[in-house]
Amino acid sequence: MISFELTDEQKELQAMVRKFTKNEIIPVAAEYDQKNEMPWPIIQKGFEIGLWNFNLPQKYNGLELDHVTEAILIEELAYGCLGISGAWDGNTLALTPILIAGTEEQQDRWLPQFAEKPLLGSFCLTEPGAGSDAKSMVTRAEKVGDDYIINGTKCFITHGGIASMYTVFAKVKGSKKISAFLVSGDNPGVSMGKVEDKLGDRASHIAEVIFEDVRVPAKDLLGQEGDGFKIAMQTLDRTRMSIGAAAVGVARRALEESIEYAKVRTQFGKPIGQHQGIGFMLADMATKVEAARSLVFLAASEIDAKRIDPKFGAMCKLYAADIAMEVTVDAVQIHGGYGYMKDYPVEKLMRDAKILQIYEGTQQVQRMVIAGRLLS
Ligand code: COS
Repeated sequence: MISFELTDEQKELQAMVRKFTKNEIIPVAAEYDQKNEMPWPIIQKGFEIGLWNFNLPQKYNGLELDHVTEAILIEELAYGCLGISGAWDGNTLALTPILIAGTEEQQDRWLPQFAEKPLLGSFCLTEPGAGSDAKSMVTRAEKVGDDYIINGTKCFITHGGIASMYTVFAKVKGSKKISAFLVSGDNPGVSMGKVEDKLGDRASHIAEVIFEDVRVPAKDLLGQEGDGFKIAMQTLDRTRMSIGAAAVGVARRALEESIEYAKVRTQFGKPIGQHQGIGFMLADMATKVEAARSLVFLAASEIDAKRIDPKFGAMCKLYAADIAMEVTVDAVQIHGGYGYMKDYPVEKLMRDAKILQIYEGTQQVQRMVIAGRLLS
């Protein structure tokens, strides 16, 4: 049974993040958007107040948040800026495979560094020729003595080239199956390729990562050879929920901006919100935001209850990303000509929303996952 009543601790954390978003993110969001730049000072500030490492276990001095609390906080960060909140999500995505499949020895070796400094992790699955069809990747790992040598290029990678730890998916030579490896950012064979110039989500650092004769000790193989695809899918089963939460944050911001505007903008002798055409739009937008958040909480609570059904993460990502797109488009419409200009934040929200329908699996992939579960 899902309870929508937040605990005292969740309310406290939500208030803290709301304040952080208001003071640290909202004032600079447009600037990072314009510069297409990684928000290092904000991550540093988040780290200093203990707001970093959402899923790092407490034994490594992380927050070890449950998924419902994670959803609440990601909504708040994304309310301020989707791209900036992506730094938190990018780390969660990179650390999840090691939490799922890493041995205690691997976790002890790789995870403590994240609590010492505001370091970044990076999840490297996608390749130029392997997006939705992740299994068709061509990055190779060759076993040489006690090491693997990895060669290949990953693209559209969050924190690509600037991370301290990469979770890299590659096929071991001679096998069609995918394996997962932990690779240090200091490894001399790891380099940054093209840094992407994006439509929206511009405060997140997205780049190509090139792996050239990257030597990885066999002890940094996650699970067994061939486990990589399952590890990647199990990771996404847990993290797509968070994309849903970010989508709710973007949509809620667009809704609130629209309500404020509709109260003060006067046309035909009255505030535009008093015209039924606009009032009904606001009503629909608000309903969608509430429905999406409910689905996010459902998916998050199921994961917390250890009932991990891939369809719930897929459903909440699918629905929340679609309504974020719809609500932000409506927000621009309500703002009229002003909404199209950069003086108001809604055009950025609309540009940001589009990526929610694409990353961590397109909307079409979410439907494949849901239909697969319904018919299995
Ligand atoms: N958990 C555990 N195992 C899973 C799984 C899951 N959620 N989903 C699939 N598997 C297993 C299957 O059971 C199957 O195992 P066997 O080989 O032992 O039978 C194997 O993985 C292959 O499954 P399937 O044939 O369904 O895989 P497909 O290639 O058809 O791919 C989709 C399925 C499309 C769902 C998958 O490729 C996908 O999610 N693609 C999008 C990737 C993505 O989100 N990229 C974004 C990058 S991260 S920003």
